[in-house]
Amino acid sequence: IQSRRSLFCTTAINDEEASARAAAASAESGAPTIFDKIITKEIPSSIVYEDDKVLAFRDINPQAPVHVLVIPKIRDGLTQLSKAEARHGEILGYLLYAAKIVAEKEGILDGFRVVINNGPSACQSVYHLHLHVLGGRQMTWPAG
Ligand code: TR5
Repeated sequence: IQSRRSLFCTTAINDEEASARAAAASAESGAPTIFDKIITKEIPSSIVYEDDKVLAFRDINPQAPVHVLVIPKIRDGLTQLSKAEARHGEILGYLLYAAKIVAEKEGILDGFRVVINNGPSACQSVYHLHLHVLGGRQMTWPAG
């Protein structure tokens, strides 16, 4: 799966194989990710929206004029969507609401896309659940 990932996935990190290994290890161990440091502001980010439950910040490697990541501040085992359990229902719903707030703030309410990449075959590279909010250009379908 990792070699398939390195053929088809791109990341902001130069060493694709190291990135895939690190992501897989992180998923396996539940280790903190770069997003934890973004939440605590140890690592700076361009914040678009923040409240007590979520943080939305610009993707470092944007795939559209607007490309914002929306993440829960508390991970609670939610490394990826496939780990979701009933107790996560409230935060999962709130993440979608926060995506709408982001789209509104960015002026793209007329057309935007919300994406969750789950697992290596979907090119997930950071194992802290996140929504991609993409817009500001004509999106094409189907997504790759
Ligand atoms: O591939 P998935 O769906 O897991 O999405 C992870 C996203 O995180 C990618 O679109 C990356 O470009 C993005 N990313 C990775 C880092 C990063 C970031 N966005 C903002 N700031 C970042 N920092 C400081 N460091 C990263 N490694």
